[in-house]
Parts: sequence; structure tokens; C-alpha cells
Amino acid sequence: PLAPALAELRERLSPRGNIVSEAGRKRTIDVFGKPLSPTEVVETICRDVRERGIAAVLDYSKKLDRADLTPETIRVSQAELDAAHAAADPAFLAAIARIQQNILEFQTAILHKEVEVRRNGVVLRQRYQPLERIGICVPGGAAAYPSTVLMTAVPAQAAGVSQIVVIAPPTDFGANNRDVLATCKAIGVTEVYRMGGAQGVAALAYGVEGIPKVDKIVGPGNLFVALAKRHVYGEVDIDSIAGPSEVVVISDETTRADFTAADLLAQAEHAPGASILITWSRTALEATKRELERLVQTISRSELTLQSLRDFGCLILVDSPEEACRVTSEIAPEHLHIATENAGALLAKIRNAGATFLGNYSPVALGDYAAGPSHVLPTGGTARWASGLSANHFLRSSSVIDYSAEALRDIAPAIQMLADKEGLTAHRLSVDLRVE
Ligand code: HSO
Ligand code: ZN
Repeated sequence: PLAPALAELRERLSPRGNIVSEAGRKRTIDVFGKPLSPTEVVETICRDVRERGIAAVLDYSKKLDRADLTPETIRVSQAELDAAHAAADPAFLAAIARIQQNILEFQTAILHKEVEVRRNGVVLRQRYQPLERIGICVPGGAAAYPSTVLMTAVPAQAAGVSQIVVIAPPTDFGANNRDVLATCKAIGVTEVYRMGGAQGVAALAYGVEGIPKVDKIVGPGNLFVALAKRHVYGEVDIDSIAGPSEVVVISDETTRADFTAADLLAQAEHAPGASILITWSRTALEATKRELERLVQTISRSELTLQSLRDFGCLILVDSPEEACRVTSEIAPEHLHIATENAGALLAKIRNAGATFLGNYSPVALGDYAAGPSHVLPTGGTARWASGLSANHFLRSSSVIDYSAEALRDIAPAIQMLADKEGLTAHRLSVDLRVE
């Protein structure tokens, strides 16, 4: 039976420590002299940053990230950004420029356009305006992610956001990383802070001395960043609560098994990352398994990747293409790669997926790094109701209503009827006076 099998799969695929897993919720951490849940730790930190401002941020940077910072050095200086950019390999900068162009082209094309509806004496409009100031969390734990700077900041630029703030932990993979800093400089992001975790999110949400508050916080992060974003939502907007990365690959006998194996390894390399193969071909399944065993020997993080595959990987044999689509839609994966013949026809049967990649020549890495849609995508089954980050998430819509006297007279009875039903006589009066 599909439902219980998928429930078990979902539980197994939600890696330990994740916000959505039992294990993640039960974990305790001792940073305040007693064991607290991750949520309690994050609430304590956020409250403290709200009350004590920059002093609290600096205290937590020291306590949790072992970084000795001052109100001056917490910001990456223009000189540091310039130096990182000047020292960068020109080929790296050329790649950044090319990718920036791809992202900008796609994100600009999908921007919501103003809509106007006109009929007798009535003008209705939907306006879209960019947010003014946004904050981007760039992770800095297991690897440096210049790609995340591109995949969050460039959509914001496409939307017309004027102030883009980047925060990254004070680590070699975070705000001290030259590739990350060179990328910021290359695309024109000049407000970069060395702060991560819950304290970084809280500083952005509430504002602290020298760092004005933002309107929205986006980007991935560890459990503490995720919980802090959830905590400050309402004070500011957020994109989503990101969990560990996942992929479902659907393959058949026309799929190159070595390609598929490499795609599954790429996901597992995020360690943890869930890599799932779904196929109705036993031959394809066996071939992928063989290629996984062969290729895992050749990659640099083979131990971590193998562990992630063991913990969160699976190969699923289904009866038919239809069942493959049903199972996939139930999983609602962050990434879906349909690597079969007639991939487009299968896509029509998929209900839920954050981003879909078609055919042998569209690996997920293409979307991770270069294609144009953002790689910040809904994880953990949230693709059922959430969308990947895009330029439109940096716009607000607001409506405009403009009626003539005649048009108001025409609709007045309907308004009066509803106002009477609700017993709101001043509402009724405001219309009566105008149509008398
Ligand atoms: N697969 C990650 C994005 C990423 N991959 C960054 C490599 N670098 C989440 O979609
Ligand atoms: Zn990736």
C-alpha cells in the first residue's frame, strides 16, 4: 500500500536535526548552562538581540562562532570586498557574469506585470512594487556557496530591490570566503555582514545599531537559521523554512545510468541530501546501482556522500510510469529530474515538484549553478504548497480602485445590501450620501 510506505519514506528522508523531524525537535543543546530545545535556544537568542542589539550579536558570535568582532569589523569593509574581487581568477568572474546574465534574463521575464481592468466608469489596477530592503542568509558551514549569493540577490535585483544585505557566518566558508565576497562585489552587493545563526537573522529582523532592519529575509541555513526565520516571521517576511536538499530521478532504459548515478551522488554530496531513484525498469535500477558503486569512488567527499546515500537514499521500483508520477507527486520533491524518453509527457502527470529537469542533458547542477530559476526551492514535501524563490517574491502587490459617480450608483444597491446584513450603518451612509 502506497500511503504507509510513503509515510515511512518521508520520516526516513527527513534527516536528523531537521526542523520537520521528530529527532530534530527532541534534540537538546546546552549553550545557556542547561539543556534546551533548539526552539528555546533560538527564542532566547532572538529576544536578547532585540533587547541588547549589537552587543548581543557580538556576544553570540563569540560564544557560538568563536569570532572576536566589533561593531566595526562585523561589517565586511569596502576594501575587503575590493581586495577579494581584485584577487579573484578572471575566469571565475567571467563565469559569475555569465550566470548573472542568465538569472537576470529569466527572472526579469517572469516578473508580474501591472494589470488594469476597465469597464464603464470603472478602473481597477494591480500595482507591483519592489521591497526596499531585503536580507539574504548565505550559509557557511559545510561549504562556501557563492552560487547562493547569485540565486538570491540577482532575483531581488531583477525585482528592483534597492538595498540588498548579505549575512554569512564569520567562517572560512562564510563571510571570510573570498569567492563569496568576490561574487557579492561582482554583482554590486556591498552591504555584507559577518553574522550567522539565529543572531544574524534577529539582527536583520529587528535592526541593531549600524544595521537597519530589513523587510524580508531569504536564503537557506542550518536548523538555527530556519527556526529563527520562523520566529521573526510577522516582524518581517521570509521566503520559506529550508530543509536539507532532495532529488527524485525518474529513469527508464533510455536513461544513461552513469548520468543518473552522478545526479544522485550530487544530491547526496550536500550531506545530508536525499537521493531517490524511481523507475519501472529493473534493468535501469540495477545499472544505476552499479554506476553509483563505481562513481562514488571517484568523488572527493565519497565518505560523507556514501553515508548520506545509506541514510537517506533509496531506489524505488514501481509498476508503471503512472505509478512513478503518483509516488513522485506524493513525495513532492525539491528537485525532480525526469530523465526518461518523452519526459515532457510524464511532466504533465506530476502534481508537486519544486523544480523539474527534463532529459539526459539537464542535470540538477545546471539549476543549482547557472540556468536562471533560483536554486532556493521548497524542501521536505512543502512543494505541495510552496514555490521556489523568484523575483516575484521581492514584489508587493497593491490594488487601486477608481469609480465614477455613475458606476458607484450602479453598484450601490449591492453594497447597501451587504452593509445592512452586517449592521454597519456608517458603511451604508458613506455610499448613501454619494448616490442620493
Ligand atoms: N542543491 C542546492 C543548491 C546548491 N547546490 C548550491 C550546489 N550549490 C539546493 O537547491
Ligand atoms: Zn546542489
